[in-house]
Amino acid sequence: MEWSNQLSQAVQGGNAPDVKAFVQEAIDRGEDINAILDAMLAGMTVVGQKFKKNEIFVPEVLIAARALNGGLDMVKPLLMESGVKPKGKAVIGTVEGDLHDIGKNLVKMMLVGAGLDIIDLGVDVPPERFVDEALAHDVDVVCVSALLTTTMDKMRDVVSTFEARGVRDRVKIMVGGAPVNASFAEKIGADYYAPDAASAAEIVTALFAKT
Ligand code: B1M
Repeated sequence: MEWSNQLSQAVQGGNAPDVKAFVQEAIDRGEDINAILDAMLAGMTVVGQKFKKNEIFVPEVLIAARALNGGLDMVKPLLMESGVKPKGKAVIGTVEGDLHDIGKNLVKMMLVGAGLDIIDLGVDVPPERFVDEALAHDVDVVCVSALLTTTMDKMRDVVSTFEARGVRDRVKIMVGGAPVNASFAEKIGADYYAPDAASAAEIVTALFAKT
C-alpha cells in the first residue's frame, strides 16, 4: 500500500503510534511536508464524513483526532521552517455561562484537520474576550459554541460586541451547538451555522478555497 494511504488509514483508525512511525519514516525519506500533511488530513476528512453519517461516534473521533494531533506536532516545526502558512486562523470558544466543551473540542479538531491555526479560548468566554482575542491574533473566523438554551443568546452578544467595536467586517462568525439552528444564526447576524464538526470544517474549507 502507498505510504500516504497507510498514514491516512492510521489516522482513521486512531492508531497514534503508527501515525507517528509513518510520519517519521516519511520525513526520513524526504517526502514533501505538504504531502505528509495532506495524507493525515485526508484521513481526518474520512473520519468527519463517517461521524456525520453516524457510522462512528464521539470516542472514535476523539481517538482519531488525538492520533492526528501527534502527527501534526511532528510536522508543525517543519512546516514553519518551510514557510508554508496555515490556510487561515480562527478563535473558538464556548459562550459565557456555558461549560460544555466536548462538541467545541471536536469542532476545533476538525478545523485543525482542515488546515486552520486555532486559538482555543476554552469555555465560559465573555463576548468582549472573543473580540479581544480575535483582534490580538488577527483571525479570519470566530467560532462560537453554545449547548444551553439559556446561554445561546450570548451568541447574539458576541456578534453585537464585534459591531459595537466597529470590527464586525474584519471576521466571519460561525455558530453551532445543539440548541442552535440556521434561522437563529441568521437572526443574530452570524455569517455561518454548522450543525456538526464535519460541516464546520467543510464551511471553512470552502471559505478559504474562495480567498
Ligand atoms: Co449538560 N446539558 N448541563 N452537561 N449536557 C445538555 C446540553 C442537556 C441537553 C441535557 C438534557 O437536559 N437533556 C441540557 C440542556 C438543556 C437545554 O438547555 N435545553 C444540559 C443541562 C441542563 C446542563 C446543566 C444546566 C445541568 C445542571 O447543572 N442542572 C449544566 C450546565 C453547566 C453549564 O454549562 N453552566 C450541565 C452540565 C453538564 C456537564 C458538565 C455534566 C457535562 C459537560 C461536560 C463537558 O462538556 N466537558 C454535560 C453534558 C456532557 C451534557 C450532554 C449529556 C452531552 C453534551 C455533549 O458533549 N454532546 C447534553 C445532552 C446531550 O446533548 N445529549 C447536555 C456530545 C457533543 C459531541 O455534541 O456538544 O452537541 P455537541 O456538539 C456537536 C454539535 O452541537 C456541533 O458539533 C458538535 C460535534 O458534531 N457543535 C458546533 C457544537 N459547537 C459547535 C460550534 C460550531 C459548529 C458546530 O461552530 C462554531
